[in-house]
Amino acid sequence: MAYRNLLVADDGAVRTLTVNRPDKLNALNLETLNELMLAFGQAAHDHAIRVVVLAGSGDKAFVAGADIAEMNSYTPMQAQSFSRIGQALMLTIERLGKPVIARIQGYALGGGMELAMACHLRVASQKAKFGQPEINLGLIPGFGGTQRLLRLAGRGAALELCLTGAQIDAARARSLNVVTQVVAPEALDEAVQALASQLAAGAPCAAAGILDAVLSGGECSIEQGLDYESQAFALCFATEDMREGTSAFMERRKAEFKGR
Ligand code: CO8
Repeated sequence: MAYRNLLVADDGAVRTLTVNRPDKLNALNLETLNELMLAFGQAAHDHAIRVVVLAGSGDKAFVAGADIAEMNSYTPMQAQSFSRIGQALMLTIERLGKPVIARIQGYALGGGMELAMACHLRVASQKAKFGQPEINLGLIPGFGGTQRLLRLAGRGAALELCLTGAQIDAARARSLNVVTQVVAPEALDEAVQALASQLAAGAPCAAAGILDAVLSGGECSIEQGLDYESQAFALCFATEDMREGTSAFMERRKAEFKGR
């Protein structure tokens, strides 16, 4: 399928989706949100794809936020619909059932930081900049930023970043758990590729179970979370991959997971 604002590239079991509006620093307009939703839906249902990498075109930005020019003329009803579409996309990414890695080389601001936080792992260049500057526009984060930043970085940091609109560098983002890995700019592609390959070699059912147990567990009591874990654990025993992984250990060989 051809997209106007997205590039799609497959390398084995790794699919890279690149937001491709570099002249607008990859700002998220409605069309881009809709295309991302379609592309993530396709990746979710494609059995051959085990990992998705989300990136932005050009050197300057991952995504510099929601498209301010488009939002400028929105009515409250349009704004609510835009916010809901963005929130649904972020939930789709978070609940994809496959690991999603954000590759962040530059600005990840506003909706861009929210998009990155919906991914499961975030690899950033030392040059990356993060922030929730919506307050400077008379807005608040509307794609789940208040909630995901709170969960990742805690209440103090969420309030500080959202209330001041300040930009932070990759090192501070790492210290707040907003990114999982910071590397030199020239090492970014290699680091993302290495991580994606490592994840793609894992057992898909186990990865899905981990994502479900961790993400669901963060939103419920310990008892309910342990139930999720137990059910996901039991489900692994219905897979060939679990037999393969345990047999490979006993036979002192590398496991080959088939995704069944
Ligand atoms: N939206 C639209 N266009 C943008 C955006 C954006 N978020 N960011 C950059 N651009 C455009 C610029 O307008 C410019 O276009 P043009 O060349 O046609 O004038 C081009 O990208 C290059 O940008 P700059 O010339 O500004 O580049 P600089 O290097 O000087 O500055 C910055 C880079 C600092 C990143 C600057 O562009 C900037 O501050 N951008 C806006 C950042 C921002 O405020 N982001 C938050 C947006 S609000 C948001 O994300 C809310 C999400 C939830 C929405 C909920 C819905 C209701």
